[in-house]
Amino acid sequence: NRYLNVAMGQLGPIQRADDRASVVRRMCEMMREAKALGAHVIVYPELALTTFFPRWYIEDEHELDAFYETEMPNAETLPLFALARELGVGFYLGYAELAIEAGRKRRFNTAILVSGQGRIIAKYRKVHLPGHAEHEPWRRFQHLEKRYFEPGPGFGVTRAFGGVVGMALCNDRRWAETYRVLGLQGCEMTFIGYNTPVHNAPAPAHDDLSLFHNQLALQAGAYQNGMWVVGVAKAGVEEGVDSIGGSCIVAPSGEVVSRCLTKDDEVMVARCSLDWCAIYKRTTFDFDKHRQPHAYGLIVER
Ligand code: CDT
Repeated sequence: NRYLNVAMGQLGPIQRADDRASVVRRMCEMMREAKALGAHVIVYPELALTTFFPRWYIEDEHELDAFYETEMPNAETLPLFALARELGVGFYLGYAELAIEAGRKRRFNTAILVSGQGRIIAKYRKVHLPGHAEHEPWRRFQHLEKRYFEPGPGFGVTRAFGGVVGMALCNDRRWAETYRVLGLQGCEMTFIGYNTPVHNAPAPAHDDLSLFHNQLALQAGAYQNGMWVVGVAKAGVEEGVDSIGGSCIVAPSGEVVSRCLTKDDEVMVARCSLDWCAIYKRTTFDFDKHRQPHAYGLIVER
């Protein structure tokens, strides 16, 4: 069996006044704990270095830019890369990326995969950006991802940690297409960081279901594609806004094998056999044998 020991590095809240150095210290402490528990890789949340700033309508460009990273690694995140190399532990990290491409400022909600040698081996830019693009003062708080980011180009997989690994971010986990596009590339394990406020302004009746919907989506995606799915939250009350925890590791059977219990910094580890994927990929979800793409055209036409 190809066993991969995976740690969830769930983060508790990050307030606006918390600087990156203090957040990286928390993450380093969790990486050490993960190593002590036998982990080969640790998964951190989406936008893990700062507070979840899309909750605010920010008009001043310099103020907004301060939430983005212009290079990776940089002075503040270097300790995480150095520790990864020292411990031989890889990591997945979500952050806001500000890139200058073709002379133009571009903003992405990004995740990277870093090897146990401390090298970036893959980068993913979030595809499904939820929320809205204009200021909507009627909301208790904003969700301006459509204003602050542009969608990334798509989902890829990377050979890493002895298997085939995919990445997605937060809202991506609610879309069947995310997992299927990864599954079609042979993905055996998908890492997904998230920030999910309990309160959903356009549909407040769903607030009580927010943890359920999180787990439902992760479990369905894992089972229907015969892959492991690792969902990791930034949880708790940030700047007055409560976000769900419920980080969990889901097996290709769709079963939850490990789940965080708090809404704080918390490390949980599971021993995951990547070979458990094959029985699903070769039977019920043998795509070559059973999928009927001729019937799926609408999915990409609309
Ligand atoms: N970060 C992120 O994508 N959060 C969304 C919140 C709900 S939509 C406003 C999510 O899908 O969890």
